[in-house]
Amino acid sequence: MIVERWILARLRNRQFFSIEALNLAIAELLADLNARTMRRVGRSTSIHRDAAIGFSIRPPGPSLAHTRKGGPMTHALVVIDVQNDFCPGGALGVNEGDRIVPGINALMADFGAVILTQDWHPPGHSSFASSHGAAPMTMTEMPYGPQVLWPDHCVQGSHGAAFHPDLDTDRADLILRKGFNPALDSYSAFFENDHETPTGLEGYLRTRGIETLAMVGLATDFCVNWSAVDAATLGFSVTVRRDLCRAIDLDGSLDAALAAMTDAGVTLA
Ligand code: VGL
Ligand code: ZN
Repeated sequence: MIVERWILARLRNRQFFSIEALNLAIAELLADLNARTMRRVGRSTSIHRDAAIGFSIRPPGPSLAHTRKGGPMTHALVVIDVQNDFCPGGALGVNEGDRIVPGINALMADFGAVILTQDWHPPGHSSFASSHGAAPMTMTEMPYGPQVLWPDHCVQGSHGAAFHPDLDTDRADLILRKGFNPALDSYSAFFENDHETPTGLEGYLRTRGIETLAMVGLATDFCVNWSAVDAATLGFSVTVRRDLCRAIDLDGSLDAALAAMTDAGVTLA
């Protein structure tokens, strides 16, 4: 059984000169295991020693998973780039981008974890048309593939990079910034646009025991799409709430994004 193996693995290279010393070591290991389980799943399990049948796991005590305002701690709401520059009047304003804010704030109450992402580019970023002497919304080739050239947006520390003022940022456990590498764009919350360089979000979610994600935000066809596809490919269970997203829709990019998300196993709700 797993608990026995875990204990035995930790006793293997130790010497005990009395049964009492061995019993004490086992008791300490069990206390450690219970504490780890508590930290990992947010609920108290009480694994106790039963000499006759080895180790058994008692039914868990009252779950702490729901004591926080919100749903289970295994479920996270991921709010993508709800920033001034992606809202009407912003540098890369998405039609009705601001309309989703009240619904997103309300939805936070249903989740055990809330994560916000923030597009966060240094001045002169390689995804800016101005850095290439090109017109915004044209394409270029980057070493990692084709890249849309955008108007300057979400420059680190600027008003445009700030979250929409009505977004409830106090509820966030984590604010993940992306796109800070001057040579590389990062639509996805998981990998930069080379599809290789991780942002660290996967490790964060896994070490917290989070398995199920709902995604909302801006823009449906770029950062939400790439984040949702990566998350599903990494094995998370992903739902995109379309009513709480808005799209840029550049040359059919919205239809392509919806197809890509469906293909990757993302649930569109
Ligand atoms: C985004 C274009 C450029 C997005 C970010 O958040 O969808 N789009 N940077
Ligand atoms: Zn950007």
